[in-house]
Amino acid sequence: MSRPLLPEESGSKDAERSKGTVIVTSVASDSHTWNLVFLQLLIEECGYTVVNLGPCVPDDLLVSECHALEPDMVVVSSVNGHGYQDGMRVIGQLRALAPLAATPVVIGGKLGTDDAEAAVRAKELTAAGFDAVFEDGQDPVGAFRGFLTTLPAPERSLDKAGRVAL
Ligand code: B12
Repeated sequence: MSRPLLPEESGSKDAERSKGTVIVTSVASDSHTWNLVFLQLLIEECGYTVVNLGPCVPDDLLVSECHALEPDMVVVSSVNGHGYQDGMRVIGQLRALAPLAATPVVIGGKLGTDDAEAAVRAKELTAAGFDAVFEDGQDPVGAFRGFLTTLPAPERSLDKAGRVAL
C-alpha cells in the first residue's frame, strides 16, 4: 500500500519554496516557551521558514538578529503579563533599523494582567509601530491566520535550503 507523500517529496514548487523568513521571538522578561513552539509550527504550516529565537530574548539580541536576517516578518509573543511593556520598549528599536522600517511586525499572547485594558494596549502598541496585535480572548490565532493572507508575496522567495528562488 502506498503512503501519502511528504510535502518535500511531492515535487511541487509550492512545497519546495518558502514564502519567506519569519522571526518568532519572545521578549526579555518572558521565559514561557510552548507559545513559541506553537507559533513556529503554525507559521511553518502556513508556508514560511521560521527562525525561533526562544524565550528571554534580550533587546540587543533581537535587534542584531533582525539586522542580520532581514526577515519578511517578525512575530513577538509574550504570555507572562509584561508583554505590553516589553513590546513598547522593543518596537522603536526594531523600527529604527532601516531594513525593518516597513517589515510587518506583530505581537500577541497575554500582554497584560487586566483583560479590560486589552483594547487600550492594542491601540497603544499599534500607535508605537506594531502592524497588528493579537491578544488572547478574541480568537487570536484565527485573526493571525487572516493577517497572513493579507501579506504581499515577498520579493525574494527562498527554497527549503534557504537559497533565493526568483
Ligand atoms: C507552563 C507555564 C509556566 C512555566 C513555563 C515553562 C516553559 N518552559 O514554558 C513556568 C513555571 C516557568 C511559568 C512561569 C511563570 N508564569 Co506561567 N504559565 C504556564 C501555563 C500553566 C501554561 C503556558 C503554556 O505553556 N501554554 C501552552 C501554549 C501553547 O499556549 P499559550 O502560552 O497560552 O499561548 C497561546 C496564546 O497565548 C496564543 N499566543 C501566544 N503568543 C502569541 C502571539 C501571536 C502573534 C498570536 C497570534 C497568538 C499568540 O497562542 C498560543 C496557543 O493558543 C500558563 C497558564 C495557562 N494554563 O495557560 C501560565 C501563565 C502564562 N503564567 C503566568 C505567570 C504569571 C507566570 C510567572 C510570572 C509566575 C511567577 N510569579 O513566577 C512566571 C513568569 C516567568 C517569566 N519570567 O516569564 C500567568 C500569566 C498571567 C497573565 N498574563 O495575566 C499564566 C497565564 C498563569 C495564570 N493564569 O496566572 N509559567
